[in-house]
Amino acid sequence: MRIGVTGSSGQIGGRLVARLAQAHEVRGFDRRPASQSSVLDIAAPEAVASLKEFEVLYHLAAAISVPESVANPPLYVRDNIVGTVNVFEAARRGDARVVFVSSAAVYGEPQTQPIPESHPTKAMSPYGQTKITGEEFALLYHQLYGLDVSIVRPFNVYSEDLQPDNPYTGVIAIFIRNARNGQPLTIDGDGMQTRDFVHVSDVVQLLEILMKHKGAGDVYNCGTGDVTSILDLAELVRSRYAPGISIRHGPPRLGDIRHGIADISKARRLGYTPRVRLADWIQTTPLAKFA
Ligand code: UD2
Repeated sequence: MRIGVTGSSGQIGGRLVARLAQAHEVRGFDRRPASQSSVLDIAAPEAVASLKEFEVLYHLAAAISVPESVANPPLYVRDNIVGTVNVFEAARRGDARVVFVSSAAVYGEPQTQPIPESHPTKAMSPYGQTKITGEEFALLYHQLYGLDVSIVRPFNVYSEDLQPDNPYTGVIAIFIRNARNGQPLTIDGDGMQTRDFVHVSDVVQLLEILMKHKGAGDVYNCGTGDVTSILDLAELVRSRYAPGISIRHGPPRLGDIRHGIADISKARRLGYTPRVRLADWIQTTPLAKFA
């Protein structure tokens, strides 16, 4: 298979390219490409021509920070909406299958737990809105042109990559970074908020499965179904990596959702089985393994 991956330098994209390259001809695209990948601004008009030659296109390139999107909505419209339509357009012209990586941010403040894909969407940020609009364009492209497209909504993705240059990185990376530096862990609010933390290798697992599925805009949650409170996470990280540090509480984060757990039965029906349990991963990953 000839496969293109946009966002190949990101947390998920890097792992996806490495995995697919074992069995396929893969080309990565990124604004800041790693070796073997090509430089591409996904929202530039020439992106369509660059992405036309593939049988499968994984679209992961996106601006991904909720607070940054609140500060600069036009940037998010450009990268995430214009960029996504460019990918769909390339797929339409080149007759490619598309797997579009959206986000659990489309659910807003969830009304039910665990959250099924049928839960209504409601943006709480420009970031969330761009993902909802991207999904709607996927459906429209399917309806108008028969685009073969599946949509994945990852929950809270984590990995060994602590993204030291990224001020907006997730809570797991922040806690491990702080533990490594002997600094306290700060919990926003009471710490009883819960998340579904999914390891990047499990996200890659679902993305790989979808390569073989014809899509009509079908949506799949990608999580584990396991519930972890932020307080439990802080305790896990502290006891494993830095028993001497303190855990503090700060004010609750503005706009924070309370709970976000995925109903993954739909992905399970395709054969997806999350393999990494957060507590086991913390127990078995030494500090030296983190990048
Ligand atoms: C995740 C996604 C975000 C969006 C959102 C949709 C990440 C990094 N972000 O945001 O892009 O899709 O879901 O709902 O995956 N916290 C602390 N202390 C810290 C940092 C965080 O207590 O030092 C708390 C934070 O207030 C929140 C929880 O940890 O309650 C998770 O925060 P996060 O930023 O990792 O992810 P989230 O769920 O806000």
